[in-house]
Amino acid sequence: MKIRSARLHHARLALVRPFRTSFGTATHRELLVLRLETDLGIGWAECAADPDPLYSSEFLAAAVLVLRDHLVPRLTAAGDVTADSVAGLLEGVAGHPMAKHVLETAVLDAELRAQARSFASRLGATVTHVPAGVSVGITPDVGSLLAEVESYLDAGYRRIKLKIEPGWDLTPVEAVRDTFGAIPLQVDANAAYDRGDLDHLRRLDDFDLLLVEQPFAEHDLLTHAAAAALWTTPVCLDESIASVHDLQTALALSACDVVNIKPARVGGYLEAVRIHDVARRHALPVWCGGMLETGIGRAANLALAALPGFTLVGDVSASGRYYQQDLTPEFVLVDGHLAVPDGPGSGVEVDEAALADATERVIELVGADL
Ligand code: SMG
Ligand code: MG
Repeated sequence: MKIRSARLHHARLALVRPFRTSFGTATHRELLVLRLETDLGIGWAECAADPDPLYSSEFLAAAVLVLRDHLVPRLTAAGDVTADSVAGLLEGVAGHPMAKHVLETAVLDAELRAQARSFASRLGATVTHVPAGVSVGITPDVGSLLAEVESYLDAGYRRIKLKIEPGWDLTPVEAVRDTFGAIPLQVDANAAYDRGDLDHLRRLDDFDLLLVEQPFAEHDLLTHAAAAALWTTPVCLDESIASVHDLQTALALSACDVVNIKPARVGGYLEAVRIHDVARRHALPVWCGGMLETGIGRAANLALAALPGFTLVGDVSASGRYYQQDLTPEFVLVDGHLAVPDGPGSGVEVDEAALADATERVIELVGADL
C-alpha cells in the first residue's frame, strides 16, 4: 500500500477516577490517535506514550517529532509498504517502540480492513472472549482501596491487580486478602524497589499472589533473577521486556516466571506475537498488559489476548473502568469477559465525533497531496 496522508489527533480524555502508580497520579489520559490514509483505505491506531517520560523513556511530544521527522518519512520513501515490512523499514531508528507501534498498527489496520480480515484472525486468536482483569491504583487509604476492589469484583472482574510502592505494599495486600479471600490477586510495582528490598518483598509470599510485576528497575535483570530464585511468588517482567531479544536474555538469566506483553512497549503487535511464540515454546505464561487505552487500542489488545499462550488474565478492562465516553462503541463486561472483535481490522469503528470532542490539536504528518 501507499501512504497518502498521516494525521495525529492529540486528544485528552478524563479518567473516571484518578489512577495513581509509583510514578505519579493520572487524572486524564493524553494520547495521540493516528489516522493513516492509504491507497487501500484508512487505518487507525493510538499511541501509548504519556506526556511525561515516567513509565518509560518515551513521551508524547517526542513521539510526535520522531513520527514526523524520522518514522513516517521512512515509510513514504519506501513507496509500497506492508505491515510485515514496517519494522524493517523503521529499524534504523533507535528506540521509540511506542511511536513505531502506532505506525505499524495503523498500517496493519488499513491492510486488514482492505482484506476484510480481523486482527484476531491475523494474529492467531483461538478464543472469542477473554476474561477481564483490572488494575487498581494506589489509594489514599485502605478503606477506599477495599471499596474500589469490591466495586470491580461486583462488576465481574476475574482478577485484581494492585499497584504497590514502598510504604504501600504488605498492608494493602493483606487487607484485600483478608476481606475478599482467595480471589485471583497480583501486584505491580512499576520498578519502585531496589536490591535492598529483596527480603522485604519476600514477605509477599505469605499472600499467595499470582505474581509480582516489575519490582525492580527496567535494566536490572540481575535483581529480578535474584528475586525469582528467592521468592515463591512468580516474578513477572513488564518494563524490562521491549523485544524478543530481551525475553531471550531474561530467560537465559532466569529473571522471570511470567511476562506481561504490551504491544506498545515492544514496538507493535507483530513483535508481541513473536514474544508470545518464544514464551510459549518455553512454557512461560504471558498476559496482555494495558496502557489505559481507549477502545481503539483495546480492540486490538483483545485480539492479542485471545492467543493460546495468554493463559493469565490481562489488564484489558471495560470502557467504563477508564472513560465516560470512549472513542469507539463501548466495551462492556459480560460475565467477566470481553468479546474479541471479529470485524475487519481492529473490528471497531472510531467514533469520530467523540474523537473530535477530545482532540486539542491536529498534526498533519504527511499532506493529503502526496
Ligand atoms: O490499561 O488498565 C490499564 C492499565 C494497566 O496498570 C496498568 N498499566 O505498568 O502495567 C503497568 C501500567 C502502566 C500504565 S500506567 C499509566
Ligand atoms: Mg506494569
